[in-house]
Amino acid sequence: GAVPGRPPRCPRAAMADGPAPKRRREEAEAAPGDSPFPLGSVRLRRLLRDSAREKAAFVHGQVAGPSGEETDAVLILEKTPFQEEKIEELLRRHTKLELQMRNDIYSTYRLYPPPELSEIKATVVYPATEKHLQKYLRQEVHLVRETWEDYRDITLPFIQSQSFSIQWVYNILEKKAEADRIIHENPDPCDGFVLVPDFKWNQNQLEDLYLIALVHRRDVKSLRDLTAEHLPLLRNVLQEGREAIAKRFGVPGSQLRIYLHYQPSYYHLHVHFTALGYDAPGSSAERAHLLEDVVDNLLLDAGYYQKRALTFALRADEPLLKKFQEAGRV
Ligand code: GTA
Repeated sequence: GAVPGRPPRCPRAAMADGPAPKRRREEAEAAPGDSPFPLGSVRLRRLLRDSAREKAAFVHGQVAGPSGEETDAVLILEKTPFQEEKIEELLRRHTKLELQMRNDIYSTYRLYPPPELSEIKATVVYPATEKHLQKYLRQEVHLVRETWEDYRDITLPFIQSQSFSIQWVYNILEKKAEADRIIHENPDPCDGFVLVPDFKWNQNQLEDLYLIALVHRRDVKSLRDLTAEHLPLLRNVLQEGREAIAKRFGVPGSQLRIYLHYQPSYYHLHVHFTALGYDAPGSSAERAHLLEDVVDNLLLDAGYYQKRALTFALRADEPLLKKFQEAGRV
């Protein structure tokens, strides 16, 4: 915690590398509205991506304003996982059952459940920026191997000039949004954090459990900024995060995958907690860094993440990939 009479080690609004990243015009204007999203008046522009395995569709839609101007939106529509305790009800209360085929002891049906048992999780980004549309568009990806010098000369200037707004993070930290969803908080301004259910988890079943820890201090953008100075913070996240999840959801630490993304989408340090049995998007080797490994690496060398090269994937038309190509690094 802060020592009385001394300036705080990590002032709340301090940024490690100069001024806060400039926000894109559209993002600066995107105020969080209280009225529900007008789903019924969305005009479908295109399907950005769909996934038969994830049973999800990523859609670019547009909503017409009062004077006819169109505003972009991204909609993520996902079939939700089955809940064990609802399965019997689903079988009992189906509204229709159509035989598709029968062969010996095998048969397949179309089963139509009642509306309350056929929920679709709809995630809305509105107004969406061009960067959001790009993010969800299916594209080829390429691996980049970023040295510390690449980070300093290519990546850092790029993320300072354009990255997603992190207003949603500040809203959570300041209790302006999702305050009723907080699972645990350590309020220390330097070594504290807030643990909330992630956007992607509807909390109905533990199979796809997903929580996110957002640190209170605002001067750590990503894994690259971490030094031994952050060890108390990282240990708090690890230990208190595990305890809070075991207490609230009954999932032991041995069944949690606790990691950071590099590169993240949002440059305010946060840690992902996902169920070990869940193949969460972004848990692959080229993006996820286990928090326990990060702690060990910092113990071995306080400047570990300012020395080593890090690998990550970038989508084919991402401007950052172009910067690496221009520098002859890909
Ligand atoms: N509680 O307002 C929020 C909020 N927002 C805006 C983002 N998150 C939020 N959580 C709360 N409230 O896990 C969560 C995100 C993510 C984390 C940020 O914060 O759900 P990150 O900075 O490392 O970025 O983490 P990441 O992982 O790229 O973020 P995101 O947006 O989840 O993107 C994931 C990628 O997975 C996308 O490219 C997308 O194409 C893909 N994907 C696959 N399935 C899904 C899905 N069901 N929903 C969303 N994206 C999916």
